[in-house]
Amino acid sequence: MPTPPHSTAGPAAVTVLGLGRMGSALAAAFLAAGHSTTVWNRTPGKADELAARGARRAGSVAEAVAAAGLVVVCVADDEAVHQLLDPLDGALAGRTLVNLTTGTSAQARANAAWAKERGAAFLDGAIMAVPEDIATGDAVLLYSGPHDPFDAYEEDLRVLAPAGTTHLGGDAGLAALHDLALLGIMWGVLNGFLHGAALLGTAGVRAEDFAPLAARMTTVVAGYVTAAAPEVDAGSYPAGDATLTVHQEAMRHLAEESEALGVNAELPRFLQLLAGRAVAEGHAESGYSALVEQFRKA
Ligand code: FVH
Repeated sequence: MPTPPHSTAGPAAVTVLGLGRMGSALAAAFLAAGHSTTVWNRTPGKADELAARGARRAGSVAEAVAAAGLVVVCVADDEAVHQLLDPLDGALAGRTLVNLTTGTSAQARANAAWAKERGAAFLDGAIMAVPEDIATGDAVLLYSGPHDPFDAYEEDLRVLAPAGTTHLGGDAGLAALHDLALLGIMWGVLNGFLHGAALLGTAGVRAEDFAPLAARMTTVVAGYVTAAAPEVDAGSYPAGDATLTVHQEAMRHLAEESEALGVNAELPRFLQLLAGRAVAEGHAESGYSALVEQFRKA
């Protein structure tokens, strides 16, 4: 479907639907960059500050969608997206809808088909940033879906993440999939830190004193990630410095230490379980990346 052109003479007119913490930051960034910005929120009062700064306040979703070729939606979840957009009927035709609401890859693909049926171009997006990061060099926004609408609005979308705007490919599900995979890394690292802080707390060590060593460990792990990636792709897991058996033993120590100190041992026990399964499947002498085979199973 051809993407409706917008004037290349200046910033595109944009509509932002949803003015929670993130939607407000997105709308503020567009406004600050000189975009004609129309906003709508279910609770109208949240538009007051943006309106005072020059945003156009729409009285309805339909009015907001009619105001711009680029329509950005950022609400709580996919159900909210459809509560907003389903009643619109044909109003989205000819627009480019960019959904920055967190969801699953299946929802993104379904939304792409849904938009296509209504004559709209569609991009799904994942915001790897907090509201304060929007429009700064720290913001990363990942997009997926057809190339045409991304190419047409790339410069406008770059306002939100000047150094971190990336199109991942034509499969609309890719942004959501990356989002969730990256969140998994974040929670994995944070859980490791918090479990470690609980362990050290039993010896009176403050989390603040542990933090510098913990942060340094994350940079070491970043190196492991880079080294593991080609092994995962190749399905070949050389032991390098340590076999999985060595890791498994250290996991057992972590679990036993946790139990002995009255600290929750479920996390190290789970790690031990995964390593044990991999060892039972013949990976005793493999490297750590052999565990990917355990994660590939449902
Ligand atoms: N805030 C963050 O740091 C994260 C960063 C990563 C990406 N997320 C995602 O962004 C979406 C919005 O998150 P948010 O932080 O803006 O959330 P809230 O401040 O709670 O605002 C929620 C907005 O959603 C509106 N809303 C909720 N349900 C409905 C509905 N049924 N119909 C219409 N609008 C709805 C809500 O409206 P109101 O309560 O003000 O009337 C807010 O505008 C989210 O997907 C994050 O995962 C943010």
